[in-house]
Amino acid sequence: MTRTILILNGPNLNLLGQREPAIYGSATLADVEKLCHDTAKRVGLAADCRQSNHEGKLIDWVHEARGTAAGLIINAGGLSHTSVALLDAVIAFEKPVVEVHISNIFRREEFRHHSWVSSAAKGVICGLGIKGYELALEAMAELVKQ
Ligand code: CA2
Repeated sequence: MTRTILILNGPNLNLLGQREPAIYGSATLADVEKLCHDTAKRVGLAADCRQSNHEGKLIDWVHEARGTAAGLIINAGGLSHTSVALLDAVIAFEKPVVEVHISNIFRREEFRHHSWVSSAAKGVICGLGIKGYELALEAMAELVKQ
């Protein structure tokens, strides 16, 4: 059985560490991906980290993961708040899903308070910075055992 977890980051998360450090911190996407690879190894998983600014590409990767991944960790960025199409792909995944947001979306503008992805997730982690990805992988190690 596969131990690979697909870790998806959505639009604009490639800019992490380059702008808005007060909201998103100073770590870059490369730092996030290193944290994910290191944490996955520690908890007996493998991380497949991908980022795209394109909704359809993210949806295609979720479809592909139906046959290749044991779980999904997703920070869909702004698409979290708008994309029913991405939600439908995540529902069709049918394996454990953990949603991550670096910032606390509930302390920000009201339009960020609702995420479509959340309704298909086993759990949601937000506001803990990039540590959220580490916590999501630790939770995923338990979820994939069930
Ligand atoms: O807090 C999060 O992780 C978000 O998913 C980040 C999204 C935002 O639309 C969500 O409401 C919450 C945006 C990511 C944009 O990342 C940037 C990083 C640096 C500079 C500019 C954008």
